[in-house]
Amino acid sequence: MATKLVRGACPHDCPDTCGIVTEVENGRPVQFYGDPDHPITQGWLCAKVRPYLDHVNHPDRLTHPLRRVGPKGSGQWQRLSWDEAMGEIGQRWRAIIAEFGAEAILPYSYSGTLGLLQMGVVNGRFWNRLGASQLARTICGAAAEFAVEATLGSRRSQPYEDVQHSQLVIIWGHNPVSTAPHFMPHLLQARKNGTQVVVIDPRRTRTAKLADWHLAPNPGSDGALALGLAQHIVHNGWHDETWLAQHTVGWPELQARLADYPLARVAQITGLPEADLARLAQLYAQTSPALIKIADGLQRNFTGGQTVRAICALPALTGQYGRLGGGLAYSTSGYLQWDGEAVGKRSECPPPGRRVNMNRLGAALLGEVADPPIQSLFVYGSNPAAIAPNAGRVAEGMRREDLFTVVHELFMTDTAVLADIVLPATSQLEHTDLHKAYGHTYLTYNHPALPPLGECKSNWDVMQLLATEMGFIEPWLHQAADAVLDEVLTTTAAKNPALAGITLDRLKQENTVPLTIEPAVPFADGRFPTPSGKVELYSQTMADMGLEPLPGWQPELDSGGQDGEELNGRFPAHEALTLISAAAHHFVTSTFANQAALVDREGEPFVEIHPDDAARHHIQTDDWVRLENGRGFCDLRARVTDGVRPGVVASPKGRWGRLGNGRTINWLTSDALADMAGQSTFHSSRVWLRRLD
Ligand SMILES: Nc1nc2c(c(=O)[nH]1)N[C@H]1C(S)=C(S)[C@@H](COP(=O)(O)OP(=O)(O)OC[C@H]3O[C@@H](n4cnc5c(=O)[nH]c(N)nc54)[C@H](O)[C@@H]3O)O[C@H]1N2
Ligand SMILES: Nc1nc2c(c(=O)[nH]1)N[C@H]1C(S)=C(S)[C@@H](COP(=O)(O)OP(=O)(O)OC[C@H]3O[C@@H](n4cnc5c(=O)[nH]c(N)nc54)[C@H](O)[C@@H]3O)O[C@H]1N2
Ligand code: SF4
Ligand SMILES: [Mo]
Repeated sequence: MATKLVRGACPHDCPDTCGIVTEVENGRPVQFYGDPDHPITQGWLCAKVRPYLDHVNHPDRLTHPLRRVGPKGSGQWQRLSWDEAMGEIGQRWRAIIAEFGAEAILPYSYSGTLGLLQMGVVNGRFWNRLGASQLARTICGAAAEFAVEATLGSRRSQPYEDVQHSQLVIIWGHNPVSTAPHFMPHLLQARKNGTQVVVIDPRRTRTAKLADWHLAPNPGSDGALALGLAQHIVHNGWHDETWLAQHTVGWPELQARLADYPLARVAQITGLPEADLARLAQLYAQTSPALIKIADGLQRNFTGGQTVRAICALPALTGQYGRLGGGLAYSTSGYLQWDGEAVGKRSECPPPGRRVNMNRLGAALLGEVADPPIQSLFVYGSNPAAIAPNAGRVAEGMRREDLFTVVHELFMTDTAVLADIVLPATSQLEHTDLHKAYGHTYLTYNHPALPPLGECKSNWDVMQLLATEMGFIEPWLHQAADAVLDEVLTTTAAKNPALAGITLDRLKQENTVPLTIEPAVPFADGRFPTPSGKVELYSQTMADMGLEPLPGWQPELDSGGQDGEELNGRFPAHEALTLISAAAHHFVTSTFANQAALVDREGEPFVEIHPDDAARHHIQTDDWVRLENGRGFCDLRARVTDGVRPGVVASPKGRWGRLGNGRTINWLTSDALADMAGQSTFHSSRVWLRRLD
């Protein structure tokens, strides 16, 4: 019997964007594996996506539209046809638009898929045409993106394999064993050849366990740490004056500020011994090439933007930018930005709607966003009830009787269960897309391997149905998938030499195609695409925006309360702990957290507690404990471990409340915004701990 091999791209929020292969026999998938011809994937997939066929064939997949019949959240549904569903959505929306205007409709989406079509184009065209509210997509890495662009001009990063040229790698607030797995073989090979690996993380992560040296600072103290290292480097004359003079602006101003960060003070802020700080500064300054690798977990706190600015200053101080094996590794996203007009057709649409910050969803639904109030929510590619901060407020907002909520999903998530209408979505094996990556520079085309399950439709299919329902006849709302991809690709290629020689036909044939990257080592030509053409240690752009123009550091501010409200005596300040809810090894945020085998491997929802904090509250491993603050509470199994530093508790993100005791860690997390770009502040959350009897 003929076996068909269908190639595609892993769509999940992960820098590796793997090539995937599905073997299909008689229309049924029989094998699934990493593409052996994909240069990054090299034939292997992570623990999360290896059992992908269980995800695609999951018995709980939604297969047809549903309408709520009981009270919100009761889980009582009635089957609908797509025609009926669209008719009902159209009717409700037309009434809302007549009374409140189209801005009363808020689309909410994030990283269920990262595809150009099913995410990028879908986030733009239809909603722009409708004039809906715009979503400020700030939940993940907005501050770091802004800070890196303000300092260096663009997000550029060396190929994973170039780490073999590094003598020192500092992995700072990043856990690639779980979150960028295909970087690891290169790192481990380099380490075998003598590269020193340092990890800076308040937790002893899987990555920290593989390092030569692990430092565990207080959460949110990294900006001070970076400035302290800089101060010590300059104090000892280990910095590169010539490089600074040639390639930076604002060095004198920054140098003056470093006086505020003597090691003694930084030791106090970070909770790290002064001797360790001195040793790290010397190691970094005197080892070359030295690479600092960061991701987004590091900056999900109040001072996250400034933290990244301070870290970006270090490779400038030592002249490491532009060196093979040196510099900063953050993201490759800056090499290719799809043409915005081709993606979103902004110029052919009504004036843009107001922006609503996705981190403030609960508050927005409960009245923070008024004039007009949000009357309808359309969710796709995201699970806000489980993944957005301050989940109690999100749930309260989503339960508003007068809110009309549509959720387009593969599964009955915590969010879908609160909807008025649920629409079934295709999986990556059932639709077309094109993917760029943020950890490497290959493009991968995703051929559909299977027909849509049941009555499932892709995001783009749904946008076309909505356009028809709303009477929008623009051809760019009704193109075939490949026609959209071709248009965006061709328009972008006309401006960006990275796409030289890359056509849709070639992508469909070869599947994975490298971008043309010049120079291969980021900034090796000494040109930084900032306004000054240099590394902007002082940023006039930021000053003009009313932001602090020099890298700095601010102490944490979370009161642990509702909307920053002061707490009563229930939560004494001296007993506050900082909660870190980072990536789970076996899920991608909440994706896969309903897959039995992966849930088994992750174990029961748990919280890691340092022995000193556990002893104070008479807590032992396996006890049930309650984490609480002014926003809410969450009950978890205790794991007593010195893998977190004292004063820190850690519980991974991504659980589904409805598959457990109703609540997730996000009932505790802060929905305040960070110092830059409206960034989320999950890791700034203060919580209180007690044992449950
Ligand atoms: N397995 C898996 N992979 C994933 C994801 C997932 O959920 N699971 N999520 C994907 C997504 S959406 C993203 S954005 C990326 C994120 O990729 P990463 O940033 O690597 O992942 P995180 O676990 O969010 O954060 C990294 C580390 O930051 C640490 N951290 C938190 N606060 C601080 C701090 O103040 N200082 C320091 N030094 N460290 C701190 C945490 O302890 C954590 O170990 O991963 C992607 N890949
Ligand atoms: N406590 C805490 N919370 C966090 C974080 C943290 O560090 N701590 N990290 C935050 C970060 S970095 C991120 S990026 C966000 C991620 O949050 P989300 O972007 O909401 O990511 P997921 O939880 O993976 O949910 C994606 C949903 O999209 C659905 N989906 C997948 N493909 C498709 C499709 O093609 N069409 C449709 N319609 N649906 C699809 C999936 O079934 C899944 O339910 O979470 C944030 N939440
Ligand atoms: S989640 Fe990341 S490592 Fe896993 S298959 Fe997808 S792209 Fe590859
Ligand atoms: Mo993210």
